[in-house]
Amino acid sequence: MSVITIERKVLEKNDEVARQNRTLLADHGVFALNMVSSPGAGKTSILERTLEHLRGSLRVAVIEGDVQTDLDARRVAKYNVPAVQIVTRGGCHLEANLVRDALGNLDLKSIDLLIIENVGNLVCPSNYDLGEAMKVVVASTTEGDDKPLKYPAMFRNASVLILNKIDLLPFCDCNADLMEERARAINPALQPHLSLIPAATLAASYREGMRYAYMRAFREAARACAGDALASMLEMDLHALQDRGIDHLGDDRERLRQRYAAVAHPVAAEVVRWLDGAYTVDRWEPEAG
Ligand SMILES: Nc1nc2c(ncn2[C@@H]2O[C@H](COP(=O)(O)OP(=O)(O)O)[C@@H](O)[C@H]2O)c(=O)[nH]1
Ligand SMILES: [Mg+2]
Repeated sequence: MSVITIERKVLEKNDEVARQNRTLLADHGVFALNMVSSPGAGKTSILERTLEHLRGSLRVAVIEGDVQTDLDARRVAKYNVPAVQIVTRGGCHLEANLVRDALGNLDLKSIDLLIIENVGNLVCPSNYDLGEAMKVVVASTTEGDDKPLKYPAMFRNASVLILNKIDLLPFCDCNADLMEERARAINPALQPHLSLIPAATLAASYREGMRYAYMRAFREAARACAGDALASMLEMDLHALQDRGIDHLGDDRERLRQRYAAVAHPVAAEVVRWLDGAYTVDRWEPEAG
């Protein structure tokens, strides 16, 4: 029990520093992404291509998190962007206070986009808010299509999923469609229309800084994306849709299905598809015999 208590205190402290980071970034108009994945999924490679692509259009800076070495910061610095390496010396994730220290080494006034590459790990980074606008999870085909099921917290907390190493699909036993469906099943908000709602809360998080209140922002974003009536339904059912998971809805599943099926709106249609199990979590069946 004491372990749980300590962990909660650590996370509360972390969240407080993350809020300060968010305000600092907002005050300087910096949009921050937190890239997470297992080791070697391709975060730095995607970052390199992104830097190449954005050259001349956005002012980008990078914070690299690694257990040891500054190899990734060196890769990134070749693109002539400010890059700060955090070496965690064994720590398996970045924490908000480490990012705060790194921000002290950057000239925030001259940055539009900050990309934080987290330590390669599909478990711990999901719990730690760094003050970013959104988490981007990179999953690669060579890891297998079961990763959203095995590491649900990472996929649930991410706003964007990048499926990488698709050139290797012919060589590995990974079903990319199934992987995508599983990710959508874990996180209903990864659906095309529903995902507009968390995306629309971003503007408020930057505008309001420390005053940012998630539920109020959600309500406003949901109204803008789905209309007043549907927004009220989504707010009422948020816990069921977002946290309980489709397999734990019991009788509520049919009740929810009927209510959303009665609404003619693409957002409602995505909820119904999800409730119908279109994005099934578990297609595995034991072999006969
Ligand atoms: N075949 C293939 N290899 C890739 C791709 N993306 C990254 N890699 C390779 O995967 C390895 C790990 O990539 P890296 O970007 O360092 O991963 P990170 O640990 O997540 O930052 C490197 O050897 C990359 O060249 C891809 O799309 N296809
Ligand atoms: Mg890397």
